[in-house]
Amino acid sequence: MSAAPRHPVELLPRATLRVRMGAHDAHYGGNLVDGARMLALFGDVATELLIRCDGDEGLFRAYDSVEFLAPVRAGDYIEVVGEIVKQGATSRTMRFEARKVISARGDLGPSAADALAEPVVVCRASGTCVTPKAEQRLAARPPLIVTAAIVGAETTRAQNPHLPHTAAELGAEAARCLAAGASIVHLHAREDDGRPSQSRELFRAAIAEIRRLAPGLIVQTSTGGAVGMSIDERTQPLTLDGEVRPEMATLNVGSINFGDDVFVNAPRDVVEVARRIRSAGIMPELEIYDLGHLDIVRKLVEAGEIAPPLHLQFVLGVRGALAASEANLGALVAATRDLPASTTWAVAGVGRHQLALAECAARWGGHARVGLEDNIYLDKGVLAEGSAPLVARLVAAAGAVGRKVATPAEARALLGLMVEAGA
Ligand code: KMH
Ligand code: ZN
Repeated sequence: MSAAPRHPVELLPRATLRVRMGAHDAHYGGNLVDGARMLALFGDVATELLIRCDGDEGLFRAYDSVEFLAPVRAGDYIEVVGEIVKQGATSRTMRFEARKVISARGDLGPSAADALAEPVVVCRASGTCVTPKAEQRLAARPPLIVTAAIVGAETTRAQNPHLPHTAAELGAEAARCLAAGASIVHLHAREDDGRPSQSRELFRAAIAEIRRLAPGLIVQTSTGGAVGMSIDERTQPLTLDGEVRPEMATLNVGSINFGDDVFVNAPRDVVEVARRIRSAGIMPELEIYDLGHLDIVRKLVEAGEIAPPLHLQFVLGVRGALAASEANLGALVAATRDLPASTTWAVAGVGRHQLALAECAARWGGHARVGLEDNIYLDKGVLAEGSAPLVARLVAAAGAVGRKVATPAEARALLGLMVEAGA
């Protein structure tokens, strides 16, 4: 059954319940609550997850693991969280955790209780539910758009010798990433000696090679460049036209500390870059490094400087901005609630959390960026031999949680980018 696309927040496959255990729940001596009560709560969370996912209560088929880890007593408050970790055509694999957040203190008095600074995990489980195809009433999760950030401005060959520099190397690496499952290449340029550059001519040569070797791949040029570059320098790739016109370009919406430097995006410059992107007929990708940047996005929309459909890139893990954690990503996605329903989001984890956050995006219905710009390792201590192995790793992780990856044509449709540049 086809249905309208859902708001990004509605795709978050998580649910939470908080319940006070009453005297009627205490089944054993010492006011102890039966473990089956936790399973009943997991059943309710599973049902909410199925309703959010499918618009139907579905059925619980089986638990594959249940662990009781601490006692629960009458008067305790239990918080139950559940998440869909894998989605097949009809099966939804879930994991659950029950935590005590308030503990009755019968030892101190009949009505004494403590709010616990650190919740105590009392039960964990995982299991599988099923929603028959005929009962699924909501749109399925969209295919995952994989962006390959193949070069960046900061990574050096001393850190990873597989970093591409020249147009030929950038084209070849983009082609490897397309073959591995990427649909967008996020592009910076380098002088032959590796120095970062936003030179129009270097971008022209690189995009020409990418269009030749990786036809169809969406080219997204950076307007961030490297720290310290002027706005005129940074926006040179926006002036490319014809066969080498980029379809997308980044718009960095706010300033942040950037390692030991400051990445300056003054309000008037953000508006100026947005205008240059718009007048070139290019779609901006909004680079979000902190929660407050979403407020800037709202103001830019209100001012008519950017217009839906919006595509957000949550860049997490820059030293000086929001850290690369699942909790921070969840907070950012939740904060998109008042943005238009057509909004899409992706995450670019900087450093060792890159693949973990990308896998999180795969589970949560978002999109993801991987590549040597943000992370040089495939595994701990193992350098990635270019960005393509990172793309391949993400594609495999997405498949394992039941998410296909988007072709460039599918990515264009999802982003609202209907016309292929240079086509
Ligand atoms: N190199 C960073 C200072 C972008 O491409 O728009 C900025 C950056 C963001 O990479
Ligand atoms: Zn970049």
